[in-house]
Amino acid sequence: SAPYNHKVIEKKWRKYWEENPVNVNDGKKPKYYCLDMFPYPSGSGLHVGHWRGYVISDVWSRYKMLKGYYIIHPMGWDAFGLPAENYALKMGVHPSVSTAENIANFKKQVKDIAAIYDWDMEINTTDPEFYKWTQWIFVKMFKAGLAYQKEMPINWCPSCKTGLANEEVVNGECERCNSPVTKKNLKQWMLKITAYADRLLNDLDKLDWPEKVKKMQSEWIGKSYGAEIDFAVDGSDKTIRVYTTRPDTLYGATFMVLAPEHAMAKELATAENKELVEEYIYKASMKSSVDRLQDKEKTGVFTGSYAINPLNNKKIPIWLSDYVLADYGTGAIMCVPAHDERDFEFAKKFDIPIVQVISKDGKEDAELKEAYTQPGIMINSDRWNGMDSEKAKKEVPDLLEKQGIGKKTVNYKLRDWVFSRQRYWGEPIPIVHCKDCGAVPVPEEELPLLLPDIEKYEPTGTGESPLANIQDWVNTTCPACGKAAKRETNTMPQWAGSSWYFLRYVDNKNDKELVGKDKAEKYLPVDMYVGGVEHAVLHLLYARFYTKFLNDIGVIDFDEPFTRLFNQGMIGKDGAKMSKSKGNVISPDGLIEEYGCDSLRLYELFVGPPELDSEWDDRGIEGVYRFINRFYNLVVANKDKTLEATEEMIKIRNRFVYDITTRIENFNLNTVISGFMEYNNKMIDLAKKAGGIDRDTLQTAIILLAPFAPHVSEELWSQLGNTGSVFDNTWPEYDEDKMKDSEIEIAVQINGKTKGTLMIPAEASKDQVLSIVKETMADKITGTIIKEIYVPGKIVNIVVK
Ligand code: ANZ
Ligand code: ZN
Repeated sequence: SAPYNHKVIEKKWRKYWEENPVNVNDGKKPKYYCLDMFPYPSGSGLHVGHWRGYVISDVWSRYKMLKGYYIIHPMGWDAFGLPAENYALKMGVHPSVSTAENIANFKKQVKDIAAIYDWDMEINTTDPEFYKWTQWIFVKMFKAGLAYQKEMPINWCPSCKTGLANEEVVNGECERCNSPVTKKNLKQWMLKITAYADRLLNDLDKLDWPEKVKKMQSEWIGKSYGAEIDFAVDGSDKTIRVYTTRPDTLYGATFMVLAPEHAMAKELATAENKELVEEYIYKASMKSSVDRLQDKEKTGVFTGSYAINPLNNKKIPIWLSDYVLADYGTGAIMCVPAHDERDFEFAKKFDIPIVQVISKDGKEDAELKEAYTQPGIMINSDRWNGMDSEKAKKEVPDLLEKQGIGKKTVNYKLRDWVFSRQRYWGEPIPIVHCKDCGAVPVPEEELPLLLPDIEKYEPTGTGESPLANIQDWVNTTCPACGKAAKRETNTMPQWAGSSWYFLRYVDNKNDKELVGKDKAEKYLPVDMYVGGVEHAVLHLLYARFYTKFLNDIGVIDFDEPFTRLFNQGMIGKDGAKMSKSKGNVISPDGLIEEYGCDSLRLYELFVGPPELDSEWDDRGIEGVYRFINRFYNLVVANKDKTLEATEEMIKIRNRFVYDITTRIENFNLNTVISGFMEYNNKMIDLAKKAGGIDRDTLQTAIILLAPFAPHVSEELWSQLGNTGSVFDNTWPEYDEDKMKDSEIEIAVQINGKTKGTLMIPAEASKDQVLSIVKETMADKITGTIIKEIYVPGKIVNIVVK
């Protein structure tokens, strides 16, 4: 019969599945929601790196389907935001046009994966029927006091000409274009994610997520305990509040540093120091955050003023330096050079005294060569002397609070989320600014507030979005009082839609509710979420925040969106991440043409452990292609034989099921593929010995392969004379008793030297084994036996004299 022809087979089964969907919701099966992080449809299309996550999630979905679940496996498009707008600008077209083209192209490419996506559930974040609800959530947050305006210095990308969230600044650079990020004072919409800090932290315990990701989130939230302490300014009635996590070192505070942006920075400058101070403040404002953080050498300026250490009333100089951040803690710190590395460096450079207050053994060091950051015994600290520093750390905040010097605090690194962008391609923020009523939300029944269709959408760079120039859109009336008012012109960040999209798939046509209660209850939350680890903080944290909020206002009845998370590693080529700019992108199209979808699916898994980064090698796909051919030929050659299964066949079949099942369950998907190759070889050997392979074993092998290589599995299933789909089956079971060998090989030693091997019955007892050995090896055992050692299943050692 005909050899394996992927083109014919794949075309045939695609058509079959279109007419006979395999993933059916009969209302009785339990649901399993397996979600991909939806793609951002860029202009360059899908490459084999994108495929990896989609293949993993599809294999998992199909496996669960065979295990008896109805699978929710949707796909959609995350299409608002900077990259799409930058691409459109570059191509000289409107973003709505390029976005639609990119989506069409992506969809075509995604379909090539042959995943069981339910396209009836498709969503697109730029579709007004979708972003109506993105805006609705904003209005609800506004009404709940969680969306508010604030004038503040925000991260500003001079190249993208827009403000950025902290999460979008990576090592001081714009996540999108890698330009150094600067600061700009702008009135911003903020989302109060900090109100959820404790829940976002504590609920990590509930999640079946990689520990690494949970750790990144908890560090990002960054909860710490400390104290705020007020220092009086010498010769004035003013005080400066500092935030410290080490109030136990208060006796060692020999100077104070304020961020250059601190509200009191200028007024603290004495006449003599005024000029230098102002120059320093100006220079700091011009520096990008990269430079501020990466500066090797500490810089600073003395204000000329002094503060009073509230414990010992000593005068300490007040400096300004940009190593203190304006928007963390209070923007001012007490500096303890003996025990903090940055303070140590600063004190050395500017010749400020260093007072040690903790030492290893209670004795002061002759000279500190570096900051001593370990625990120890308190010294130079008056009545705290001799105390264990760890104990002091715990008790001092209370002591200070009792003395009225400070107040215990909990601090978080997490900031509120800067939610406005000064760009065109995003959801308009549904707010109207009225002179009398202030910020008024657009009435919920008027949503969506459509993004106006305009020709000139280039960023202005003035801090205003291009929407500000469209007079007939901007000028409106106040929904509260009816007087003339102006629309908010900022748009939402790209993350807005992706923070809740997973809820919408299951009820994407509902124009009354974000998601209907019945559907939410039946199909949500997500059971398995598959995507790249680069979203560990941003997207996953925002999505958790939105879910908790929607839970609080009664839209959904759960408060964590993704029960289980799997992060696939990236695919690289020639040691570098695959990217268009590096010119090392491999498109799946040519590989599908030459080897077929099934082979590409297998190779995406075979390339390496799914959670690790792996190197792509085009030659590797030939190996899996050969395997498919060999398996195909084996099944076809044996399809008409009526053979009784031998004991050996039954054993191999059960082991096969066991190995593949346990490897899938452990997500060792690359070893699943090597397992197929290994068992295929075993079956080929067996066929030679026994004149063929029994039908049960062949059918079992085909079902096992089906989630991985669905087309060829369907084809072989039907070649065996079956009707319907291979996915009508249930996942095969294994019987551990039948996996055991009937005979095993053991080594025989005399006086520790190996003399040969013997086959013995697998179930034989020690006595039985020894008697078999003594009988067969009688001629070799000369002398008196003084000891007999049996290592079960492995070795017999006879010691003679
Ligand atoms: C005195 C001290 C002594 C400190 C010592 C540390 C060690 P985390 O854990 O990150 O919250 N700090 C406070 N606000 C700051 C700001 N706006 N910019 C830069 N540094 C700031 O760290 C809190 C510690 O970082 C605080 O405790 C403060 O220095 C510094 F041996 O106060 B510490
Ligand atoms: Zn009004």
